[in-house]
Amino acid sequence: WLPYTKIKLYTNAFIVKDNKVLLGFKKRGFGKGKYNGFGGKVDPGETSLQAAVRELQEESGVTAPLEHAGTLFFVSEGEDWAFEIEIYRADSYEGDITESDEMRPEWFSTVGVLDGDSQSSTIPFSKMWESDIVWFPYLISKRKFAGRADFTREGDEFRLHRWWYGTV
Ligand code: 6OG
Repeated sequence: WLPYTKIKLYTNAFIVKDNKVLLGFKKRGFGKGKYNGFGGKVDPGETSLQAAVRELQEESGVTAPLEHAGTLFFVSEGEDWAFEIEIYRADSYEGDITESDEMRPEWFSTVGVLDGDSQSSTIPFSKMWESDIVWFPYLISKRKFAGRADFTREGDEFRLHRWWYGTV
């Protein structure tokens, strides 16, 4: 494990509406083949909220009144950088949901997540980042959260090694 010397700041945004959450199937780049919220790198001079609104628009076609939902911190074996990901959510949006080069948007029912039964829900946790199942109940129930997860590497695959999550 290397000590990290750089922190890369990213955003991730979720629309949660009518007991459904909008996820995107990532078609290319980092996290390809996984479902995730819409987001990307925070550009110089931008706040994380501005980046979250911009990335959501670019990748899903919609504009939403995003609110901060939580902060995640990841480190990975073999990397000298860490990820800080600011998570945002909104329960409304404007515009038409459209597929982009990067993301194919899809709604999933949140039923089950709030009853502590995330495994049985239809949210595709097995095709998401491994730690998402831990904080998703907080996202859906609007409890602010923060957490850290450590990943090991097996070739191109990241494996969840240990994690700590809490609500504020
Ligand atoms: P681009 O490189 O495509 O942005 N991301 C993660 N999201 C979750 N839920 N868990 C992780 O665990 C993640 N690592 C990265 C941040 C990459 C997108 O992927 C997210 C960005 O939204 C390790 O611009």
